[in-house]
Amino acid sequence: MQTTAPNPRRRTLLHAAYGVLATVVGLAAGHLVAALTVPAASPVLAVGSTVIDLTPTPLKEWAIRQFGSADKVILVGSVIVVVLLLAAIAGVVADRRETVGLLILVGLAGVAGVLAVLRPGSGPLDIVPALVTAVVAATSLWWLHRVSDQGPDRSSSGVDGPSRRGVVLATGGLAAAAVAMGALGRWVTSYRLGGTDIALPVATDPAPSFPQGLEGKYSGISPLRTPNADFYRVDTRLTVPAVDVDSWTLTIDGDVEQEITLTFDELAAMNTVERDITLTCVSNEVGGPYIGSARWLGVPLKDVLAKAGIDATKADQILSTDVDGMTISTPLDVALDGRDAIIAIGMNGEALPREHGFPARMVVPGLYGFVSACKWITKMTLTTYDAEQAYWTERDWAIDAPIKLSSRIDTPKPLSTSKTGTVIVGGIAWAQHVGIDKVEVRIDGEAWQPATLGPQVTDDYWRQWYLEWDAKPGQHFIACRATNKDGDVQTDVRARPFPEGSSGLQEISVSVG
Ligand SMILES: Nc1nc2c(c(=O)[nH]1)N[C@H]1C(S)=C(S)[C@@H](COP(=O)(O)O)O[C@H]1N2
Ligand SMILES: [Mo]
Repeated sequence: MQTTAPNPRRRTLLHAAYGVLATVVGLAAGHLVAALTVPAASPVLAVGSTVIDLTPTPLKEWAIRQFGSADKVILVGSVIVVVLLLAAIAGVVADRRETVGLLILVGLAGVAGVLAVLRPGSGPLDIVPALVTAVVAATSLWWLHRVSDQGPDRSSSGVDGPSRRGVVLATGGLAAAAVAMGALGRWVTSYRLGGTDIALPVATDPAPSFPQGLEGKYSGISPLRTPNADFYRVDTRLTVPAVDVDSWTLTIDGDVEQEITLTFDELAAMNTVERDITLTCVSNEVGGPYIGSARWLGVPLKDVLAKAGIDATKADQILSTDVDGMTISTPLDVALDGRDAIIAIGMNGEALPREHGFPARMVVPGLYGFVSACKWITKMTLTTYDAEQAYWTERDWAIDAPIKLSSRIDTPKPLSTSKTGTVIVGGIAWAQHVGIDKVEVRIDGEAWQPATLGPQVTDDYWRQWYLEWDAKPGQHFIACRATNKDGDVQTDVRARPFPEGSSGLQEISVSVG
């Protein structure tokens, strides 16, 4: 086998691989430079985030249904596949016309650079990582050509000739450089992120002692309080923002008497309350996992807004902005109707985990997270829905989105097999800000039977429930439904999450015997 006269197909593949390798090295270099400067300006993240933002709502809904929390990884994975395909084409083109191939690589990086600069909250320097990617990718490909270039004069070099060894060394070296830069980028990111172990104030208005949940007695029921590590996470971010608490500030502007900016210490020095509140995502399907309950420590939203003095005759929405410029709207009248809306800085006795909004986020009981729970919050603008639209408003989701009364069966699991005899059917029910009055269970379409409720925490918190079921052998269907303290019964009318939350009853099938 001769390296000098490879068959055309092999040669095409080889050059496609050069294109891919050069691009991967370039992306790794750009990612590393971004990790050292502005992480979100990484070409990979800039393209990925733009794709997430541009994905039409139905496709995003489909992805969330199909892949759950892995939806972003799948979407971005597809982008990477497309980019590497283009890189392979650039490599093949470069074999014939080197300049054109190199220009394709530079063009690809250029697209990433433009997207990085167009991201909300970005600066002109955000183009630097993409420039680095362009230079490194093009240089790598150019260098691979020089190393592998086997002109007629070297036609006798053969399998073990210097040029072949050169190619192996060069490709191996570039691949190793890519891996090393990738690893270094990760290390830099985690180093820069640092810890979140900041001192939290003691609540001036603490929550009462927390009751014992049912989970100790009946395994399979969601714990009454969700541990931070198990708390569902939903956001548009590919990577968790690295917020430095010492330079972080919260600004209140718009229709206010006087614009104010608070440091973290100033915020934490205000009166703090501790509240048990259940958070729910509008994307949660009936019976789905995007719900969690925690004890939040924070400052009442009304106190924070009062510092600026709001003009409620003008404004009808609070437009919250996160550290990257992403926006979430909240109806002002709902936030100020007396419910425990807070700017939270603590979650279950710790600082907010980075995934959940460190150092501060909004929590409004009774509203879905996408119209209330802004994480990494840095600004609240008092404005009107006419004047400004938030991220999801632009994507046609509802603007006033109270959490719908619902319930979920945690145990037994759908399609599981239980032993004949007493089986515990159990789960959770929620009607934030109204409270749960009753949960009922229906077996095989027969009469609804009342379940026993777990301890009441607050009306803003979910309620555990269970029923001892005398299970007979065979296939069975189990459904549940909740009734709130206003007497409303959970509807069996099905609705999908878009645009204001799912509804309907969960019914599972299990076998016994
Ligand atoms: N900055 C920011 N805040 C955000 C989001 C986001 O994408 N970006 N997602 C919201 C949505 S849709 C929900 S359901 C909650 C989820 O909060 P969690 O991830 O802490 O559970 O955060 C909300 N806050
Ligand atoms: Mo959500």
